[in-house]
Amino acid sequence: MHPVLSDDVAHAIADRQPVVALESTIFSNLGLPSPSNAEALERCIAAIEAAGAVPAVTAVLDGVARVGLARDEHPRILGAARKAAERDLPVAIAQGWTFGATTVSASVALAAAAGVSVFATGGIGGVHRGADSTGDVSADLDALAHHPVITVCAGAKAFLDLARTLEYLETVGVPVLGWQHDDFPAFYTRSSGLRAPHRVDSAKEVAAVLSNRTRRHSGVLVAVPIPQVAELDPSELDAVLVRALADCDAAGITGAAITPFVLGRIAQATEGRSIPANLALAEQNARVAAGIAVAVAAG
Ligand code: PSU
Ligand code: MN
Repeated sequence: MHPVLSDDVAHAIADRQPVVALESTIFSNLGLPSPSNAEALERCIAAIEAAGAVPAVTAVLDGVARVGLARDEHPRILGAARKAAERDLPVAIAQGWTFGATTVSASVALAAAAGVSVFATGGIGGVHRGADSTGDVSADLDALAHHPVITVCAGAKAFLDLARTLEYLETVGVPVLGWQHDDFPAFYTRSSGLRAPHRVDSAKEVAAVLSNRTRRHSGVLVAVPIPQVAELDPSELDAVLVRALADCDAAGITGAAITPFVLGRIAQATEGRSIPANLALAEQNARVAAGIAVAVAAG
């Protein structure tokens, strides 16, 4: 599978200039409500450009896998989408999906295919609570293990089983690095109560981790805590998450529909306070990712 690159992304890769890939699920109706999704996209792109890197939004548009979109195509990823994880990419291409919104797994796959080594997102998918009986483990984790890409995220949301998510990443050999922070963050909150396996304090360190790993096909996960000013109250969130999961169960939602459903319930229950938090962390991840891309390009 060969994704189609935008001219600016193709030139940047050819010239070994820093590039940061972005997913499209977060900006679609599956991720954030309008008009916050447009604001999120603008802020992420501005942060990447301000740090001297080229943004590369990934998506499937009209059956074509894309890495880097033209500005006038941005409205297309702000609307109704079909969720496209990595395994869905060949189907989206074969069937000519109008807009396949790339998840983390699809985005790192496309980034790797394009030769982009840094990717920024909000939160990754993980091992779901109750995975013992359901087997629900996000394909994001397997993709992190099998593509040579640094993923910069704010950890994962606490509706997942974060301890088992970290165990999984340990088993499949993905270095997990806390960004200037000792704990693994839980998206809306700076700490999940779990330690990050390692702490890094500079982009140069992250670039050195990438170049010294033993499995050339595998990725690196950088977990950046949400900015202090944007953090939500952990005790209130806990109750919200428990209710969102119960609602999901009661509604009989399964499989790939679980994550978008739970995200919607969280946004409702926090009366939109989760939205500014989401935008702040996405923008910060984009900025940190761009700094790492600059360091990777310099190395
Ligand atoms: N977690 C979030 N926001 C998101 C997602 C996860 O806090 O938008 C999206 C990402 O695109 C991620 C996907 O890759 O959900 C994971 O879905 P699943 O749990 O079905 O693997
Ligand atoms: Mn799943």
